[in-house]
Amino acid sequence: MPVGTTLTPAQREAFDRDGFLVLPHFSSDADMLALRDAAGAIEAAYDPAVDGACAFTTSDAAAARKFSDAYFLGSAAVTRCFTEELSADELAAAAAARKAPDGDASAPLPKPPLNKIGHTLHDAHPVFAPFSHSAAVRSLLTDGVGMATPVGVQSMYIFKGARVGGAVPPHRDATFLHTSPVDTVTGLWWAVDDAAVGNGCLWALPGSHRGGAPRKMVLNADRDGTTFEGTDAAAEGAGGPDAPGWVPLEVARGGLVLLHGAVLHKSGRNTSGVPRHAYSMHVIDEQPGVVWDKSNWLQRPPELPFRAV
Ligand SMILES: O=C(O)CCC(=O)C(=O)O
Repeated sequence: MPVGTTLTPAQREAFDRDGFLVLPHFSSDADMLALRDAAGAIEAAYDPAVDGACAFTTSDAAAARKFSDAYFLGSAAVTRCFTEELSADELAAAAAARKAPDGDASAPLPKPPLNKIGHTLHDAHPVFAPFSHSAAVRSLLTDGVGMATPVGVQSMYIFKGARVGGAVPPHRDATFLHTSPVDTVTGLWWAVDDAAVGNGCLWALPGSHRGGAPRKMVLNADRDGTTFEGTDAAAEGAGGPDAPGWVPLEVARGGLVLLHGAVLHKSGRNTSGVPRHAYSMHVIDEQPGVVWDKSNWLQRPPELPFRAV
């Protein structure tokens, strides 16, 4: 990994102006392949029947909602796997593509494809944690972006598998992860695989960070599920396939995309035959007087505090 990485004045200006910045070759192929292997091992060990799953079908929609809320909220403190939301036909096609053994009725059913692993890899995993807390990342966030004390709050390994990877609608990360009195969240997104339009790369809307994030996802009154406060007309209207202004952030393996917390970004479905794995981490800036909102969905137990990068 490069050590002591910072931004040139032109890169800092572009980040402040656009709300995102692509840093090609920020990390080595070897580091990306190590992350890929580590995620593959988690995927291989994952058993939805034992470990639980977020996307599952039941006739009782309310019970399903309660189960998936608890599974999701629990991933603030325990790394969990989340499956793609697919129709029965899509699941059957995905199972066929995953080469179910022919004719062996006793063979285990193929697992549903994973959408992501979240949200504690950056703190808890022997490969992801040192990568996430490296000198290169720290220096980029302090010397480059100008953060006082960057602190990791969540991480995700995102699969966006060939043919099954779902779309991510336009959103601002500060809707989901917020601090007060000012939002300080910044996203770091690594291309573990080459990411291009065809396999569902990120897209961003330049300058869309300037008005902040008017809509917030918050815990409900019982703190056992989430709801939204406020509206974000720009986000809701921004997603059409022909919406003007969006730029694709195509980047080769090892490239890093920096995302201001309020910038609108999205990604398309992966309809190609090529996977598009990515690793993303979100950090906040622990400046004096800035607090992690108690209304955030992501609440760590006292024995697992956030760590400075
Ligand atoms: O990887 C993707 O397709 C979307 C990731 C994203 O939106 C994020 O990390 O905030």
